[in-house]
Amino acid sequence: MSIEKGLYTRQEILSQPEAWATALDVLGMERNSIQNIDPAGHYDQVIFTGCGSTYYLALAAASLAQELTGRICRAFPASELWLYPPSSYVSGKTLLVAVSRSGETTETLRACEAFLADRRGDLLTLSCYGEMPLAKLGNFNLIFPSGQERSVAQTRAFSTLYLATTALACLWAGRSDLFDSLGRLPQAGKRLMENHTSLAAELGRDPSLERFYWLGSGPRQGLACELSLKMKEMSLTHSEPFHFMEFRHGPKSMVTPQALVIGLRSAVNAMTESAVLKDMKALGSRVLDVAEDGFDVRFDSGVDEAVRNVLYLPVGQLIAFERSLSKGLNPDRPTNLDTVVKLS
Ligand code: F1P
Repeated sequence: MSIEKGLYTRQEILSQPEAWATALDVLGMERNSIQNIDPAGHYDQVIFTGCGSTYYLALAAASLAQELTGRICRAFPASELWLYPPSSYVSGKTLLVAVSRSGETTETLRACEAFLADRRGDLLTLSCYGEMPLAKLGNFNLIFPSGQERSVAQTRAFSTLYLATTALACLWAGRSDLFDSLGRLPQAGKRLMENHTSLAAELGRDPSLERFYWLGSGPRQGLACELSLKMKEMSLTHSEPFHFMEFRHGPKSMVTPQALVIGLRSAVNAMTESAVLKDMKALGSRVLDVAEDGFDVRFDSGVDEAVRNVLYLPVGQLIAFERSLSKGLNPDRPTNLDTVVKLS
C-alpha cells in the first residue's frame, strides 16, 4: 500500500508547536546546568556548527547568542572546522556547540572529535536521538526527542533545535524574562499556521511563480538560508537567500513578475527592510511581508523580537511543501537526498 505523498512532512510541520512545548520542558529541567556553562565566564568564544540545515541553524543561533550575550559567537559548517581548523579557530578556550538532527553526520562527528583531541575547549551537543554517537560525545549533551522526524528534509527538527539554541542564548545572557516568554511561542505558532495555511497553499501551488528569494538579516539570515533550502530540497525550485539590503546590490537583476520575494522582516529595521520589498514590487515582483505585524503573514505573538524568530519558519515550510505536491513530487522523499550524510 503506497503512503500518501507528504504525509510525514505535513504531520511534522503542523505538530511543531507541540514539539516546541515538549522541548521547553526539557530546557526548563536543564536550566541550571545550562546557566552554569556560562560562556562569558569560561570561554573566549562560542562556535556553533552543523551541516546543511543545521549549519544554517548554527548561523542563526550564533547571531542571536552574540546579540544577547555580547560575547564573540561564530558559526561554521562542520566540514570547515574538521578540514580547515587554522582558518576557523583562534587561540583561547572555545565552547563548541554542535547541532545535528540525527547525531550521526560524519562531518559533525569528525569536527567534534578533532576539537576534543586538540583540547580547544568544551563541547555541547544538541540532537534528537539520544542513542546516537553525537549525544555521547560532548561534555554536555542536550537531547530533544520531540524533534525526531521520518521525512528527509528537516522541519520540526530544525525549529525545535533552533528554539533550544534561542533558550541557551537567553540563559547565557541572564535573561530569565526572555527565557520564560518562550513558553508563549507554541500557542503563537499554532495560531500562525491556522491563519496562514490557505495563503501558503495558494502561493506554493501558483504555477506562475518560478523563482523564490528569501530575505533575512541579522539573526534571521540563517533562517532565510534554511527556508531557501527547504524550497530546493522539497520542490526542486530556483530559490536563493539574501540579506535584505544586499538584494539590491546585483541579485535584483533576477527579479521578474514570476518571482516571489519573501521578507523575514524585523521590527527594529522595519523601514529599511520594507523599502527593499517596495522596490522589488516596483520592479514587477510579487512580495510577501512576514513579521510580528506583517502585512501578509502576521505573528501577533507579543513575544520580544529577540526570541520570536522561530515563528518565521512554519509558513515558509508550508509554501515549499505545497509547491512540492503541486509539482507531483513527494516532499517526504526529496530527489538525491539521504536523511543522514555518512562518509566512509
Ligand atoms: C544534516 C543534513 C540535513 C539534510 C539531509 C542530510 O543532518 O544535512 O540538513 O536535510 O537530511 O543531513 P543532521 O546532522 O542535522 O542530522
